[in-house]
Amino acid sequence: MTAPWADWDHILKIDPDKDLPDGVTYGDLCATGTDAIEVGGTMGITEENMADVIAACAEHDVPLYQEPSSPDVVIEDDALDGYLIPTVFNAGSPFWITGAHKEWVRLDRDLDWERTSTEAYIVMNPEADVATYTEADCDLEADEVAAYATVAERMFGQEIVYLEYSGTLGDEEIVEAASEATDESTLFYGGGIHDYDSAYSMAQYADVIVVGDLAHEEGIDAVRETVDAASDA
Ligand code: 1GP
Repeated sequence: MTAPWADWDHILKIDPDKDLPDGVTYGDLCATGTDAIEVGGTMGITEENMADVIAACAEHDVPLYQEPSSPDVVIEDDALDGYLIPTVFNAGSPFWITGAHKEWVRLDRDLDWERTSTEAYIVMNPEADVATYTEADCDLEADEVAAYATVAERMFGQEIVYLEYSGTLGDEEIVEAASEATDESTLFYGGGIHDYDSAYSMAQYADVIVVGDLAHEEGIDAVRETVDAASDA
Protein backbone atom coordinates (compact mmCIF):
# COMPACT_ATOMS: atom_id res chain seq x y z
CA MET A 1 0.00 0.00 0.00
CA THR A 2 1.34 3.42 -0.94
CA ALA A 3 1.81 5.83 1.93
CA PRO A 4 -0.57 8.79 1.76
CA TRP A 5 2.28 11.33 1.75
CA ALA A 6 3.63 9.81 -1.47
CA ASP A 7 0.86 11.79 -3.21
CA TRP A 8 1.20 15.02 -1.26
CA ASP A 9 2.86 18.28 -2.34
CA HIS A 10 1.95 20.53 0.59
CA ILE A 11 1.33 20.27 4.32
CA LEU A 12 0.00 23.02 6.51
CA LYS A 13 1.42 22.74 10.00
CA ILE A 14 -0.70 24.37 12.67
CA ASP A 15 0.93 25.21 15.99
CA PRO A 16 -1.62 24.95 18.84
CA ASP A 17 0.38 27.49 20.86
CA LYS A 18 0.03 30.21 18.20
CA ASP A 19 -2.99 32.34 17.39
CA LEU A 20 -4.60 32.66 13.98
CA PRO A 21 -4.77 36.06 12.24
CA ASP A 22 -7.93 38.09 12.90
CA GLY A 23 -10.91 36.68 11.06
CA VAL A 24 -9.18 33.43 10.02
CA THR A 25 -10.68 30.14 11.19
CA TYR A 26 -9.30 26.60 11.25
CA GLY A 27 -11.92 25.82 8.62
CA ASP A 28 -10.40 28.47 6.34
CA LEU A 29 -6.97 26.91 6.76
CA CYS A 30 -8.32 23.43 6.00
CA ALA A 31 -9.86 24.80 2.79
CA THR A 32 -6.64 26.30 1.36
CA GLY A 33 -6.06 23.28 -0.89
CA THR A 34 -3.29 21.87 1.29
CA ASP A 35 -2.92 18.08 1.10
CA ALA A 36 -2.83 17.55 4.85
CA ILE A 37 -2.94 19.33 8.16
CA GLU A 38 -0.28 18.47 10.72
CA VAL A 39 -0.94 19.73 14.23
CA GLY A 40 2.23 20.22 16.20
CA GLY A 41 4.72 22.59 17.75
CA THR A 42 7.71 22.66 20.04
CA MET A 43 7.00 25.08 22.89
CA GLY A 44 3.85 25.68 24.93
CA ILE A 45 2.15 22.48 23.77
CA THR A 46 -0.44 21.03 26.12
CA GLU A 47 -2.91 18.20 25.84
CA GLU A 48 -5.65 20.81 25.95
CA ASN A 49 -4.47 23.12 23.17
CA MET A 50 -3.62 20.09 20.99
CA ALA A 51 -7.07 18.55 21.52
CA ASP A 52 -8.80 21.88 20.77
CA VAL A 53 -7.06 22.39 17.43
CA ILE A 54 -7.53 18.75 16.40
CA ALA A 55 -11.24 18.98 17.21
CA ALA A 56 -11.57 22.21 15.21
CA CYS A 57 -9.84 20.72 12.15
CA ALA A 58 -11.66 17.39 12.42
CA GLU A 59 -14.87 19.10 11.28
CA HIS A 60 -13.32 19.67 7.85
CA ASP A 61 -12.57 17.34 5.01
CA VAL A 62 -8.76 17.25 4.89
CA PRO A 63 -6.32 14.54 6.05
CA LEU A 64 -5.46 15.28 9.65
CA TYR A 65 -2.29 14.23 11.47
CA GLN A 66 -0.89 14.92 14.89
CA GLU A 67 2.82 15.51 15.35
CA PRO A 68 3.29 15.19 19.10
CA SER A 69 6.41 16.76 20.60
CA SER A 70 6.26 14.54 23.67
CA PRO A 71 4.33 11.45 24.79
CA ASP A 72 2.14 13.36 27.23
CA VAL A 73 0.44 15.41 24.52
CA VAL A 74 -0.62 12.51 22.29
CA ILE A 75 -4.35 12.86 21.61
CA GLU A 76 -6.53 9.84 21.00
CA ASP A 77 -9.11 10.97 18.50
CA ASP A 78 -10.70 8.82 15.77
CA ALA A 79 -10.73 11.86 13.50
CA LEU A 80 -6.95 11.67 13.19
CA ASP A 81 -5.66 9.92 10.09
CA GLY A 82 -2.43 9.28 11.86
CA TYR A 83 0.44 10.24 14.11
CA LEU A 84 3.71 11.50 12.65
CA ILE A 85 6.36 10.97 15.29
CA PRO A 86 9.54 13.01 15.00
CA THR A 87 12.91 11.44 15.62
CA VAL A 88 15.81 13.87 15.30
CA PHE A 89 18.74 12.22 13.55
CA ASN A 90 21.19 15.03 14.39
CA ALA A 91 20.00 15.53 17.97
CA GLY A 92 22.66 16.04 20.64
CA SER A 93 20.80 13.87 23.07
CA PRO A 94 19.59 10.33 22.39
CA PHE A 95 16.40 11.28 24.21
CA TRP A 96 15.20 12.90 20.95
CA ILE A 97 16.27 9.97 18.80
CA THR A 98 14.78 7.05 20.71
CA GLY A 99 14.51 8.03 24.39
CA ALA A 100 11.17 9.86 24.35
CA HIS A 101 9.85 7.12 22.09
CA LYS A 102 10.89 4.43 24.55
CA GLU A 103 9.00 6.22 27.32
CA TRP A 104 5.90 6.53 25.15
CA VAL A 105 5.91 2.83 24.29
CA ARG A 106 6.54 1.95 27.94
CA LEU A 107 3.65 4.05 29.21
CA ASP A 108 1.14 3.42 26.42
CA ARG A 109 0.86 -0.28 25.78
CA ASP A 110 -1.98 0.07 23.27
CA LEU A 111 -0.17 2.09 20.67
CA ASP A 112 -2.07 2.27 17.40
CA TRP A 113 0.69 1.07 15.05
CA GLU A 114 -1.59 1.18 11.99
CA ARG A 115 -1.79 4.94 12.32
CA THR A 116 1.73 5.60 13.64
CA SER A 117 4.68 6.61 11.42
CA THR A 118 7.97 8.33 12.07
CA GLU A 119 9.61 11.35 10.48
CA ALA A 120 13.42 11.35 10.37
CA TYR A 121 14.23 14.97 11.13
CA ILE A 122 17.43 16.70 10.17
CA VAL A 123 17.27 20.02 12.06
CA MET A 124 19.17 22.82 10.30
CA ASN A 125 18.37 26.20 11.89
CA PRO A 126 20.38 26.58 15.13
CA GLU A 127 18.14 29.51 16.17
CA ALA A 128 14.95 27.45 16.13
CA ASP A 129 13.37 26.17 19.34
CA VAL A 130 13.53 22.63 18.02
CA ALA A 131 17.31 22.95 17.59
CA THR A 132 17.98 24.24 21.11
CA TYR A 133 15.48 21.82 22.62
CA THR A 134 17.09 18.77 20.98
CA GLU A 135 20.65 20.18 21.13
CA ALA A 136 20.90 19.50 17.42
CA ASP A 137 24.19 19.78 15.58
CA CYS A 138 23.10 22.10 12.76
CA ASP A 139 26.60 22.81 11.49
CA LEU A 140 26.32 20.41 8.57
CA GLU A 141 27.65 20.54 5.02
CA ALA A 142 25.51 19.37 2.10
CA ASP A 143 27.27 16.00 1.91
CA GLU A 144 26.62 15.41 5.61
CA VAL A 145 22.93 16.20 5.21
CA ALA A 146 22.80 13.87 2.21
CA ALA A 147 24.48 11.16 4.27
CA TYR A 148 21.99 11.59 7.11
CA ALA A 149 19.17 11.26 4.57
CA THR A 150 20.71 8.04 3.23
CA VAL A 151 21.19 6.66 6.75
CA ALA A 152 17.54 7.42 7.47
CA GLU A 153 16.33 5.79 4.27
CA ARG A 154 18.68 2.85 3.82
CA MET A 155 19.75 1.91 7.32
CA PHE A 156 16.70 2.89 9.35
CA GLY A 157 13.99 2.36 6.70
CA GLN A 158 12.42 5.76 7.31
CA GLU A 159 9.55 6.57 4.98
CA ILE A 160 9.82 10.29 5.66
CA VAL A 161 12.98 12.39 5.80
CA TYR A 162 12.21 15.87 7.13
CA LEU A 163 14.67 18.66 6.40
CA GLU A 164 13.72 21.22 9.05
CA TYR A 165 14.77 24.86 8.78
CA SER A 166 11.89 26.07 10.97
CA GLY A 167 11.80 29.88 10.96
CA THR A 168 14.27 30.44 8.13
CA LEU A 169 14.42 29.57 4.46
CA GLY A 170 16.82 26.74 3.68
CA ASP A 171 19.81 26.54 1.43
CA GLU A 172 18.73 25.28 -2.01
CA GLU A 173 21.94 23.35 -2.52
CA ILE A 174 21.39 21.43 0.69
CA VAL A 175 17.77 20.66 -0.14
CA GLU A 176 18.89 19.47 -3.56
CA ALA A 177 21.54 17.24 -1.97
CA ALA A 178 18.94 15.71 0.36
CA SER A 179 16.63 15.22 -2.59
CA GLU A 180 19.30 13.41 -4.59
CA ALA A 181 20.09 11.22 -1.59
CA THR A 182 16.51 10.06 -1.11
CA ASP A 183 15.05 7.54 -3.43
CA GLU A 184 12.26 5.66 -1.69
CA SER A 185 11.74 8.02 1.25
CA THR A 186 9.51 11.04 0.86
CA LEU A 187 11.47 14.26 1.46
CA PHE A 188 9.62 16.86 3.53
CA TYR A 189 11.05 20.37 3.61
CA GLY A 190 9.90 22.95 6.18
CA GLY A 191 11.08 26.42 7.16
CA GLY A 192 10.65 30.05 6.20
CA ILE A 193 8.29 29.55 3.26
CA HIS A 194 6.55 32.92 2.94
CA ASP A 195 5.34 33.36 -0.64
CA TYR A 196 5.03 31.70 -4.04
CA ASP A 197 8.72 32.00 -4.95
CA SER A 198 10.12 30.66 -1.69
CA ALA A 199 7.63 27.79 -1.84
CA TYR A 200 8.58 27.04 -5.44
CA SER A 201 12.32 27.16 -4.73
CA MET A 202 12.03 24.46 -2.07
CA ALA A 203 9.29 22.44 -3.79
CA GLN A 204 11.43 21.95 -6.88
CA TYR A 205 13.62 19.63 -4.76
CA ALA A 206 11.45 18.46 -1.86
CA ASP A 207 8.60 16.04 -2.42
CA VAL A 208 6.44 17.86 0.11
CA ILE A 209 6.78 21.38 1.50
CA VAL A 210 5.58 22.18 5.00
CA VAL A 211 4.24 25.66 5.71
CA GLY A 212 3.91 26.74 9.33
CA ASP A 213 4.25 30.30 10.63
CA LEU A 214 2.82 31.87 7.48
CA ALA A 215 -0.64 30.58 8.40
CA HIS A 216 -0.40 32.20 11.83
CA GLU A 217 1.14 35.44 10.60
CA GLU A 218 -0.41 36.14 7.18
CA GLY A 219 -3.46 33.97 6.70
CA ILE A 220 -5.29 32.37 3.84
CA ASP A 221 -4.19 34.08 0.62
CA ALA A 222 -0.52 33.71 1.48
CA VAL A 223 -0.99 30.02 2.25
CA ARG A 224 -2.89 29.48 -1.01
CA GLU A 225 0.04 30.92 -2.98
CA THR A 226 2.32 28.29 -1.45
CA VAL A 227 -0.18 25.53 -2.30
CA ASP A 228 -0.13 26.72 -5.93
CA ALA A 229 3.68 26.81 -5.98
CA ALA A 230 3.90 23.29 -4.55
CA SER A 231 1.70 21.88 -7.27
CA ASP A 232 3.41 23.91 -10.03
CA ALA A 233 6.93 22.81 -9.04
C1 1GP B 1 8.02 23.92 11.26
O1 1GP B 1 8.84 23.00 9.21
C2 1GP B 1 7.79 23.73 9.80
O2 1GP B 1 8.14 22.68 11.89
C3 1GP B 1 7.49 25.00 9.06
O3 1GP B 1 8.40 26.03 9.34
O4 1GP B 1 7.08 27.78 10.55
O5 1GP B 1 9.19 28.37 9.30
O6 1GP B 1 7.10 27.72 8.06
P1 1GP B 1 7.91 27.57 9.32
